[in-house]
Amino acid sequence: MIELYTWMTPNGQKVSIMLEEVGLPYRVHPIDITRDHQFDPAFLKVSPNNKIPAIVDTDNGLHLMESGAILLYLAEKTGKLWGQDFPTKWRVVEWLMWQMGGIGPFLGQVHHFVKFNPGKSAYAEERYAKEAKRLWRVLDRRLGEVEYVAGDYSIADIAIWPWISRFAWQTVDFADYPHVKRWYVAIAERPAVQRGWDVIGEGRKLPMP
Ligand SMILES: N[C@@H](CCC(=O)N[C@@H](CS)C(=O)NCC(=O)O)C(=O)O
Repeated sequence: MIELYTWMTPNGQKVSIMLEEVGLPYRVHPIDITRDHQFDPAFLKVSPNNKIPAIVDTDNGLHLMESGAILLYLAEKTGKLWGQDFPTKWRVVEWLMWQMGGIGPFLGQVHHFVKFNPGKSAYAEERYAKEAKRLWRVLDRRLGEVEYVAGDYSIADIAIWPWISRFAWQTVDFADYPHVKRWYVAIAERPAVQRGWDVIGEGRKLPMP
């Protein structure tokens, strides 16, 4: 059993989507980050960085924070969605790290400055919106060459997709990124993605282009 500590955010959704894809039994523990529940001492024991997502694997007692590490762990545990041969595995890691170092932090800043705090810093708004478009262009170019970012559907796609699902906040237009649109819709249609999207039960509709 995987105990999943999460909230309705892209980093949280990565893990619930992965759990649905691989079919491991899991139990959801909502951590309401809008009410600072991420700072509860009990939660700190599983997530020393005060952030969701985090898991505890009751098979071995291991607790893990950081969505990228959790995706790798679940992929290795199940032998699924991380490619089977050595070079493919590293292609998956490459795009997973691209998400962790680029898509996550920079689109996160777009949400922060452009969507929720417009007018506070013209510099930050311009810088992060420009970087968002650059990252979308990188993704579009890649998806013009391959069906999924690392070839076959993998944890790299699962890491990137929930961030792209917040496209409405990112000052981008799917019409400019046709390959991202094709990929986004294909993943959105996966039943596991639809189940993993809202395990908190907020009832939000999965956004479609
Ligand atoms: N690098 C971390 C980032 C985790 C993260 O930023 N989580 C956010 C929600 S998406 C959070 O818990 N925010 C609460 C806070 O910053 O206090 C990961 O990928 O797991």
